[in-house]
Amino acid sequence: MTPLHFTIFIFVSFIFASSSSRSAPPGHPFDPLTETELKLVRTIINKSYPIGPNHKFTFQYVGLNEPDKSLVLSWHSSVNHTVKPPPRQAFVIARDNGKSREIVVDFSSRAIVSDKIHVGNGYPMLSSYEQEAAIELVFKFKPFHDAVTKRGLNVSEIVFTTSTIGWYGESEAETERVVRMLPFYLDGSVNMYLRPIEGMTILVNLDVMKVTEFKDRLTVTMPKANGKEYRLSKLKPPFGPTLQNAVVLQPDGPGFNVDGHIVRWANWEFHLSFDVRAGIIISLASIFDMDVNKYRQVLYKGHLSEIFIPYMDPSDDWYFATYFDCGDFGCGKCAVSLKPYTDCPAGAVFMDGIFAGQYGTPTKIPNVMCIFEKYAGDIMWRHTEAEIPNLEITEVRPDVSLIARIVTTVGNYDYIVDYEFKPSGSIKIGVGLTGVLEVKPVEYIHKSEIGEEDIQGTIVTDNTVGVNHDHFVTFRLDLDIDGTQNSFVRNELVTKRTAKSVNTPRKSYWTTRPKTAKTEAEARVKLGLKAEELVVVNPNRKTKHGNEAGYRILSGAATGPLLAQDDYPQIRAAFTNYNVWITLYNRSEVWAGGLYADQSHGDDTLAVWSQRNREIENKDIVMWYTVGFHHVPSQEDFPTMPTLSGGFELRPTNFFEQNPVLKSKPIKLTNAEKCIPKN
Ligand SMILES: *[C@@H]1O[C@H](CO)[C@@H](O)[C@H](O)[C@H]1NC(C)=O
Ligand SMILES: *[C@@H]1O[C@H](CO)[C@@H](O)[C@H](O)[C@H]1NC(C)=O
Ligand SMILES: *[C@@H]1O[C@H](CO)[C@@H](O)[C@H](O)[C@H]1NC(C)=O
Ligand SMILES: *[C@@H]1O[C@H](CO)[C@@H](O)[C@H](O)[C@H]1NC(C)=O
Ligand SMILES: [Cu+2]
Repeated sequence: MTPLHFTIFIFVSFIFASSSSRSAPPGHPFDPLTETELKLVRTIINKSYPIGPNHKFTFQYVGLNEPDKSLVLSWHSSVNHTVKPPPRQAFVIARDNGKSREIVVDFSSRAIVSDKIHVGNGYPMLSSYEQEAAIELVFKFKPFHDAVTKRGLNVSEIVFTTSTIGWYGESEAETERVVRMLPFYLDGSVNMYLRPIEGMTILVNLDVMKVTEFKDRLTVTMPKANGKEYRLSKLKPPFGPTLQNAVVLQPDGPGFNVDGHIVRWANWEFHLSFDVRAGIIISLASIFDMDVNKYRQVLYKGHLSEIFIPYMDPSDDWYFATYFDCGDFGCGKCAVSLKPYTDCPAGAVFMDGIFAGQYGTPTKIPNVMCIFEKYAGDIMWRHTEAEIPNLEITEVRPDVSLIARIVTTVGNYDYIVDYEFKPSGSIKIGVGLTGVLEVKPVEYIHKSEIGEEDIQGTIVTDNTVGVNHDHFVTFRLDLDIDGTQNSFVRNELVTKRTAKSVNTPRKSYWTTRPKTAKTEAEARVKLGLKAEELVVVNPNRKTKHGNEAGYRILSGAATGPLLAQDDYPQIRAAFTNYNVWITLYNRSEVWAGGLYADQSHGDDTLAVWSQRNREIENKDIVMWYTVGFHHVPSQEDFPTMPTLSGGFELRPTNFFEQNPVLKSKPIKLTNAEKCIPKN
């Protein structure tokens, strides 16, 4: 670099720094808060509420304050974005002297524009710092050391995780912001979740940082440390199965373009952001329609809203295990740095995530999201025409898709969340579960020893039961098909008997009976009960053949809750009572389990909002979809679990006039080795 370049560089950055300090930095209204903005939030709040280790004010959530939708849309649709973007603001939830405080900070006026105390149930997301502080506290707690000694364990080999405690009918006045500390024993294994130390109840109040309860009841057989290794460097031969190195060749480089947080690829354009609670946020996804020569809106905003994991062991050491991973711990905060070539394939582009720590200090998770093209040997479409004499036709187009991925590791589980875009217009949302089971130590090593007793799980190795549980992964999808005014159509497929008068040997056939849901109640769907297509349509936009432009849901497994409706965890997680819900758009209704999920009472859930039974026909509506898994552990899930996948697809239905990928040219891999079958 020549000195001249250097001078110019300094000059340019000086201009940028000075202009950005006067007004909000330019960019996209959905851009995540930058490091500079997070620091500004801290500075502005510090003027009203002293921040630091000696004060009782901590940041629990800091994120972009959802900008007004109409302002975003007028900015977005204006030519060259000449219309001013909405004001840029941060939404903060803090703990302030034992209360939850909600603050909105405005960047252009550099002021707090809204400030109120949360009244009602539930607590905000835990911060990493307070979880670490709680662990330190227990290590200094004498009765804990005594219990460890009594069990003949070595305290240096103990590690902790923090567990939320749920809610079991206590009144609001009776609850405190308490977590339960779960001890695990290393001693020869790093696979800590497979070596729980059971029988200790250790509660820590996070607001006052005190151990508020300590009970030591029993000692249970500790599962042995051996056989739990999963690090390649420590495993012993033989290795296998052997996989040939596989790479996708991209001789011309990746086919997508990342401009700030905007991703453009094939016919898609969308904004990709990070939130400490949701993880990835996709917004303003639109697809180019060659017939009308413009981009058409599909998804205004889509993201993970909650993950609910109830365990099925009602005993003292387990009953509370009913987690709301995003609301309790933060599905973005627990997201991990992705590894090139293994978490994401060659050619992937990575993005960092930044969030505010305990005292508002920006904390970075490098490479927390990745974007890559996936070619997995799938066929986009094909046809062989063999019936025309003297003419053989085969046309085939290989399928390529674009994936935005995040992996969030909430304790023992690793959740892989993929947003996949297809040139045909589909958006597929995939959830992969992997990681390590939560297990319970038992005396048994063989199934035959159990007898009639109910052990709520499967013996996966000596003295170890993988406990039965569910995973309910709920997404919030604000679809805006060609605009905000949409309807939800349940298109039932019904069997009909042929009329006597019709001259046919057939006795039956099926036909469609579409019904537009008028209210939220009519749009609650349990999958698998009926043959029906679920379609979000824009009734104001029809194809030239009169069909309403829409996107339908191609659902995954029909998995719903099995807990009793009056069981406390299910009251709190009533948003899982249906797989699909439609609500009227409301920018405050974002988190299916409530804004304050920790110890919530179920009074601010999607199920409660839906009870308002608002009219939803030809309105701005939001779709909620829950991917459910009942998990009966098996021995293959030990010592780590091969990925278990689920998901669903949003597929255009009468959105285009014809096959949108008809004229997509086949990929030409001229540099690639010829694919000749070996004999
Ligand atoms: C808050 O302001 C006080 C007083 O100006 C200062 O000493 C302290 O460092 C600030 N804290 C943070 C986290 O900025
Ligand atoms: C928008 O920007 C493009 C490229 O800079 C320019 O050619 C075009 O004239 C602009 N249109 C308007 C309406 O300003
Ligand atoms: C306890 O564990 C520590 C750290 O792993 C080790 O250094 C120490 O020797 C152990 N103590 C006993 C009594 O085994
Ligand atoms: C939006 O949602 C919040 C939270 O559920 C609720 O308090 C508010 O009344 C709703 N607004 C409208 C206009 O329905
Ligand atoms: Cu599981």
